[in-house]
Amino acid sequence: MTFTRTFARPRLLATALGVAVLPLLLAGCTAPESDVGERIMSSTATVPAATEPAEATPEEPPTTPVDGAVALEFRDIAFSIHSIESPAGESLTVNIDNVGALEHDFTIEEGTFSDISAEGGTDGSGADYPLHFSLPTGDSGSITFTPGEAGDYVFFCSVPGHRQAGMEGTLHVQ
Ligand SMILES: [Cu+2]
Repeated sequence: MTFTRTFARPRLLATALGVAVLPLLLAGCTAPESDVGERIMSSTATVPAATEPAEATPEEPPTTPVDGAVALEFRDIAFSIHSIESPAGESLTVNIDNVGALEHDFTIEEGTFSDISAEGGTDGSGADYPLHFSLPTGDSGSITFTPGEAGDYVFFCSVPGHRQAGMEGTLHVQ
């Protein structure tokens, strides 16, 4: 077991640093080997960090409405914001730009919402979901509604796979 480990490291080093190091390695194993170990460890340690997907941070501060409106961007495949905070019983407008290459939507599957109106896009509220507004790629539009009761409402994109890919957020109604 010990032989396999010490054998593999010099071969890796020789490949990485070139043949010039090889005689040095064969002459005295102890000092260069620890150097190899460090190099291998530091190079492998950076790999997982670089390939990790950029997820939404749970600490994202909530977006609060300015003049009753918040701005949201549809991307492929993500929302620009994941937390909206708005008072119960007050009208909220979500202004949406779809900057992605796909159609996306803003959907809430539970809750009571009144005075729903939309500009641009397609308002499908009330059919399968109490709130549903879809926007083709490159379009801008808005949906306006009044949340009836305080609570946390998940908003998401209902296009298959998009919610699972991270198109999800929470509307905190207070
Ligand atoms: Cu989507």
